[in-house]
This record gives sequence, structure tokens and C-alpha cells, in this order.
Amino acid sequence: MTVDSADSTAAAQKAQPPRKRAAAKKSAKKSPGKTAAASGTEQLVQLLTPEGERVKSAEYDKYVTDITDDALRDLYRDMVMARRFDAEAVTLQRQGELGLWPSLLGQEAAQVGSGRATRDDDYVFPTYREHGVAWCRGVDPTNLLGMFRGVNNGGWDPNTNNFHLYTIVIGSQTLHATGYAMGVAKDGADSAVIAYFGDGASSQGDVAESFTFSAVYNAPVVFFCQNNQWAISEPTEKQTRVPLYQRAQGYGFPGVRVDGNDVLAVLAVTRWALQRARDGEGPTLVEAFTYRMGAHTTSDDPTKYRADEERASWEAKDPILRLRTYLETHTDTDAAFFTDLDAESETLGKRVREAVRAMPDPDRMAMFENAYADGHALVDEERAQFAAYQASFADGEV
Ligand SMILES: Cc1ncc(C[n+]2csc(CCOP(=O)(O)OP(=O)(O)O)c2C)c(N)n1
Ligand SMILES: [Mg+2]
Repeated sequence: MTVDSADSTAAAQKAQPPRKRAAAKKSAKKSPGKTAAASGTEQLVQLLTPEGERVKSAEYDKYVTDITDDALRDLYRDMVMARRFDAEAVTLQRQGELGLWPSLLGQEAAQVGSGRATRDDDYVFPTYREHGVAWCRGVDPTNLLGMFRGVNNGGWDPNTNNFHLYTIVIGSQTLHATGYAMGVAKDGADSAVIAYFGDGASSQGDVAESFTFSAVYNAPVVFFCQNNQWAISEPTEKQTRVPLYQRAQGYGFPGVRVDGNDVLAVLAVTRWALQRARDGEGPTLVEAFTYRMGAHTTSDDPTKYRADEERASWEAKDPILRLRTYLETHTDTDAAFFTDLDAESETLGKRVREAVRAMPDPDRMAMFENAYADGHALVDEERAQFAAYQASFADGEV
């Protein structure tokens, strides 16, 4: 089924001071492109409504015929565990155990649906917010926290789970993914690549270059854009005058907008897109229409730039709640399933907390390692300088 997607524009305008709001209204009137991009009247693929009702899709049902009630419970569990882990990380940051944390709150369905659509031999290039995808790929959640505690530069071996390191430089991983996918095609492998990025990243030149190269070289890559409506304090209508999924058309490959808070629809659409890639049909753009329920990171205060009503309207579309309603209403899922899961997620929270606190501080000289594979004269000089500086302290400690 396709339905009208939600509109964040009105609420975003309300968050502005009156004068700015009037100017925004005026320019929206003047600019039909802007209105079209942000109006939310676009169609999006949905299989599970916010009220927890299953709706039919002639196009996409066939991609989820294997999803039994047990499989739905597994998806539900993934989302609950991802949210619980994320909440623990936010708390750890607030208590000074992490330097920063980018929360995934609200984006669990987009991440779990797409993450579970991937095969083990596929390769994933995340941004910095894909904790739910990492969970699906089997990366131990505690490994995600080292970089945010400042004790390592990544925290996991990308090739163990085919899950690349987090990338902070906005959009650059789409180029890495495209290059990797071109390599996959040259190898004649039938695996696919998926690159995650945000609505803000869609404005980056790197993303445009990735679209061009992947289209021209027919690279087996899925561009998975989580349109969470905000790029820090910039709303999506500041990024584009057409709905983001329509960008693909200009590059010559398909784009589709999916309800990013509907785990089943995201699973179906991403499976479709990955299969196209494997079948040699080239790239696809998936725009998962979702919402960043929390702050951009723990350093951000969204009350400064967006209205409370906007968040409230998205709370009604919560990805976890809608699947819970479906499970409770249409399956034989008993109360014990939910209470057991609560207990399991608490155990995860505790494990993560203990693991973070136990992370050893890195050797101070370690920061000079891994910048160059074979070393570099300048780095050698800096290393020697820093070692001498440390040795200048009477007790050898800085
Ligand atoms: C090249 C680059 N420019 C700017 C930044 C600063 N920055 C960090 S996150 C961000 C917004 C990204 O928004 P979006 O792509 O929508 O992803 P989201 O954070 O919403 O998941 C910006 C501008 C950066 N990290 N890299
Ligand atoms: Mg965003």
C-alpha cells in the first residue's frame, strides 16, 4: 500500500520566530519546487500502519512471504534491543563515560528492516548512527562505544561482519561503497553493497558523484537514505526542492520512498533493492521516511529549532509500538514474550555499561600509529617530539 507521507514542514515553520516564519511562508509560496519537496504529499510504501494494521501491497508483499509471526517477533526484539542499547549509550554520555553519542531513537525500523535484508556476504557502509544495523550484522554493541569514549579509532574489524567503520565525514562512505561495489562487480560476485546516509548528506558532492559513478558502472549498490527530517538544525526542505527519492531519476536508476517507521515495509523494499543489485540491475535509492526523535547528538539541543508538536506527531508513528500492537492484536504473542524481552534488554544495558567502564585507556603513543601503512617522516618527528615532551615531566606523566 502507498499512503501520504508525514509533513514536518508546518511544524518546522512553527518552531521559527514569527518574522522568520512569515518569510518562510512567503518563500514557500514563491517557490513551487520547495513546496513540492517538503509538502509530504508524496506516496510511500507501507505494509504496517501506525495503528498496527497489516496492509496489502501488490508490489512488495512477495518480498516478505517468509516472515512468520516468529520472524516478526525477532524483528521486534532487534528493535527493542537497539533502542535499549542506544538509551544506555545516551546515559553513559550524560555521566561522562562517553564524549559524545548520536542516538538512533525513532529510526529502529529503518535500521533493523534494512539490516535484516542484507545477506552475510553483502557489505555495509554506515554513517555514525547505524547502531541498529550494526546489531543486525552481529557487531558486538560494546565495540561501537570505544570511539565515542575516545579510546580507539574504530573499534571493530570491518571484514569480520562486512560492516565498515563508522564514518563521520558526511556522505564520504557513499563513495567508498560505490568503489567497493564496482570491485564486487569486477570480481563477478553476486553480493550487494548498501550505503547509509542522511537527508543532509544528500546535499554533499560525494553523494552526487556516487550516484553518477554507480549508475554509469551499473554498480551493485543500494543507497539507503534515512530521511530523519533534520540535518542537525536544518530541515529537509533546506536540502532539496524535490522529494529525495526522486533524485535517482536524474541519474538513471530507480528511487522509492518507504515508511521508515514500518520495519516490514523497509525489509521488503530493501530486499527488492538488494536483489536488483545482485541481479546486475545496478543501483537503487531507498528513501526511508522517518524521524530523529532525539537530539542530533548529545551535544545538541533540538528545542532551540524545532517544535514539540512535531516530535509528538511522530511519536504516534513509533516503529516499535506499531509492531507491538500488531503482535498483541493479530498473533498469539503472550505477555511473557514482552516481559522476557524487557529483562533481556536490561541485561544488555548492564553489560554495555560494565564493558565501557572497563575499557582501558590507550597508550598515549598509539595515536601516531596507523596514519600511514609504512610510516612517515613527519609522523616520526611528531612522535619523537611528543615522547620528549612527556619525558620532560619529573614523574614521566603528563
Ligand atoms: C563533510 C562534513 N560536513 C559537515 C559535517 C558536520 N556534520 C555532522 S553531522 C551533520 C548533519 C548530517 O545530517 P544528515 O545527513 O541528515 O544525517 P543525520 O545526522 O540526520 O543522521 C553535519 C553537517 C561533517 N561531519 N562532515
Ligand atoms: Mg538527517
